[in-house]
Amino acid sequence: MSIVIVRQDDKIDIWKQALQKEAPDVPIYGYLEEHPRDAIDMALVWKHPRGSLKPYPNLKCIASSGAGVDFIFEDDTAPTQLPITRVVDPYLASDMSEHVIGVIFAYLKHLNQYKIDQHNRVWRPLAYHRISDFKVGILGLGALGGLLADDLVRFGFRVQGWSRSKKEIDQVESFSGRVDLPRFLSSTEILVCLLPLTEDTKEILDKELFGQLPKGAYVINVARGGHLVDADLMEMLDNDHLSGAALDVFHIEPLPTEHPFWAHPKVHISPHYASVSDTDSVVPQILENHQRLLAGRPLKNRVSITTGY
Ligand code: NDP
Ligand code: OXD
Repeated sequence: MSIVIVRQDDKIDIWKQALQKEAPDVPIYGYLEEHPRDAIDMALVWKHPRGSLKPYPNLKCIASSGAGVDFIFEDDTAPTQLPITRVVDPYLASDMSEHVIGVIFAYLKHLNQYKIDQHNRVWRPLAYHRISDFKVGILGLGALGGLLADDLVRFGFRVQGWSRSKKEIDQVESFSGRVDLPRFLSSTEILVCLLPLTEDTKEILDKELFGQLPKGAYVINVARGGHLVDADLMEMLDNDHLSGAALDVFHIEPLPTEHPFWAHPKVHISPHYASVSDTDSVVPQILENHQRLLAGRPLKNRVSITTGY
């Protein structure tokens, strides 16, 4: 009854120590160390190498250590018929909300432009915007988008959101399904993408969608690179339909140095760090699910195989 941690970054030891501290009796292994493969019943994964989940004959659950699970479905060798869980955590949601709100304020007050002007020793006051000037539209009103909507309302923004099912969030207009999308887009001046990456949402941020936003709209993608058609964004920035974009996620990460986004004056880049699972906060839900697995009880935060999120 053991857990294996499978990820390619340098965080295996951090997760291992956090799990061991809370559950000293549960054997925990990093996937590169010697370990009894038939004793593993849970794999705690983040962007695991393709094929690395195959050699576990008694695996019973794949637990993503983040909110997204797209990378699990992308591995066609992963046993996706098993229960898959994801992280739903208050810090993951509030960190994301703080990031997006920071990006919005930087846009309203031209802070990124002033940094460039400072570098060039240029003194150039620009007319700034106010909270009341823009309506923010959020694609995805789930664990992260829902909190962001609440927080933006508390700041005084006008907010609307788009999801698969209708939502009841105080002072947030809710749109749902493809039929509602044009109406949602036509009144969105700052667009935030917080959708999961699935077959339905892949490349949703394309020329056609951008064309339905009002001229001068600003785009923030903090979900996944796969939501965005990069060339379409470049075209809509270059023809001035969009005023700018803040991107935290990319098709290839790290973003290759030759990618045109790096040098584009209207693109602001952060390195997929809008919000990161806090091990101390997340470990209890992983261990609770491990206990539930052993007891044959329903798992928390289970991903639907039908919808892919
Ligand atoms: P949730 O599953 O809680 O929410 C997803 C939302 O998207 C739901 O409101 C859902 O609608 C909606 N949705 C899904 N598919 C569609 C569709 N086809 N049409 C319309 N709406 C749809 O996810 P989270 O909020 O927890 O996370 C969202 C994503 O954020 C993650 O999948 C991940 O990719 C990304 N992320 C990025 C991070 C970063 O650092 N950049 C950090 C953490 C997450 P409904 O409510 O009706 O089901
Ligand atoms: C996540 C992420 O999905 O960090 O949690 O992107």
